[in-house]
Amino acid sequence: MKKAVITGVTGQDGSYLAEFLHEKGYEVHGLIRRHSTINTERIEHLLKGNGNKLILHYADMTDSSNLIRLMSEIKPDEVYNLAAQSHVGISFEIPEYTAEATGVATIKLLEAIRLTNPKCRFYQASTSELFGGLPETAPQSEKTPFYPKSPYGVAKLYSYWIAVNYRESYNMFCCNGILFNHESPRRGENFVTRKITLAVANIVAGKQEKLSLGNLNAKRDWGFAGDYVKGMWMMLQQDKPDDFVLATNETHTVREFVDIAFKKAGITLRFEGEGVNEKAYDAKTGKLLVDINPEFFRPAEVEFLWGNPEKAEKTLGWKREVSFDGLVEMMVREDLKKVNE
Ligand code: NAP
Ligand code: F7E
Repeated sequence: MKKAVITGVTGQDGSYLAEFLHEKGYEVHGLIRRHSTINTERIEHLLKGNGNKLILHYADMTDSSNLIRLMSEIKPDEVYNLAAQSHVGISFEIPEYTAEATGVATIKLLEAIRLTNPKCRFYQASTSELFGGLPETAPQSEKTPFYPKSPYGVAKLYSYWIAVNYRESYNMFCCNGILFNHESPRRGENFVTRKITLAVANIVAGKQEKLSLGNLNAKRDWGFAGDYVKGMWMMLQQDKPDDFVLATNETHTVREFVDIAFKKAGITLRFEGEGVNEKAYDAKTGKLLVDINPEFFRPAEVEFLWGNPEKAEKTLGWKREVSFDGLVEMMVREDLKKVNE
């Protein structure tokens, strides 16, 4: 039985990956940090029932001695490094901590593996935020130059290159998955897609008046997280380590996401105005449903992400299965259920 360690197992991707690896027959170990309240909601179903589907260990990614002990005790075949302070907007508020948890932590984990178990395969959760989203670079691929635009992106740049460096210096099996945005009903509530679908559900249920957002013009290549965790695993099953983009090869504005999400709940929006004065009304009733709050603008913005997944499709045989429309529908449907529970 293969053993895998997932850092960030309580997160969106960690929970889908734990399910996926469990189904593949792995012994799955998840690292969690201590909280004053329980935050295992996304993996609760893997902790219940017969047999240890998921074995949890306390670890903070900033604590290298703990990582060394765990790598030496577990001796995993594969490590998936998904832990990070992953919110781009918030990384401007806590840049130094983001550098520690999203950047420097990766060298702590890689050193722990190198010292105790160097044959272990290593997946690094790299990101389309490395590209900076300049329109002239789209669609972005593994060959597109990096230009991170946030403390998060800069921290991830360090992690990307240190994974490449350990591959080249020590012949370790390190892969970077350069993943474009991927979403799900388990997405954190302060990322834009989930913020929108939860607001739609709350508005329909009469529990929220309106939705306030930042930049509606930003373009993202949004896929379904369940499709992307499969790609992470595929990267570690190759003969040689390499770096791969996972994306849908489609791009949509935040405004389009809002429009479709409301449509899925039976509401047609009428957009009016521009910039901070843009608003969207219920076309039938005239009620204000969406406005702009500059609080959600970022000091620097990644305007245009559109990924080219050709290398992953050809080399790994990876293909996304859920369409953009299917993703929005799934998220709205699950949030409508959730707010009515
Ligand atoms: P997420 O939902 O924010 O999950 C992040 C995970 O990291 C959580 O389990 C969190 O634990 C853990 N974590 C944060 N700081 C930690 C620390 N100091 N020590 C230990 N654990 C820590 O993120 P996600 O969307 O699943 O993304 C997974 C990874 O892929 C992240 O590295 C993210 O940056 C990267 N990525 C995501 C996307 C995307 O679109 N989702 C795209 C490209 C790359 P708590 O639950 O305790 O907070
Ligand atoms: O923003 C705009 C915002 O926070 C998407 C992370 O998983 O994907 C994610 O980063 C866009 C941005 O995701 C609001 O300005 C407008 O242009 O959902 P987001 P992100 O910044 O793209 C990458 C690939 C990662 O690696 C990250 O870990 O939406 N936007 N209004 C807003 N964004 C938020 N959060 N909230 C708003 O009200």
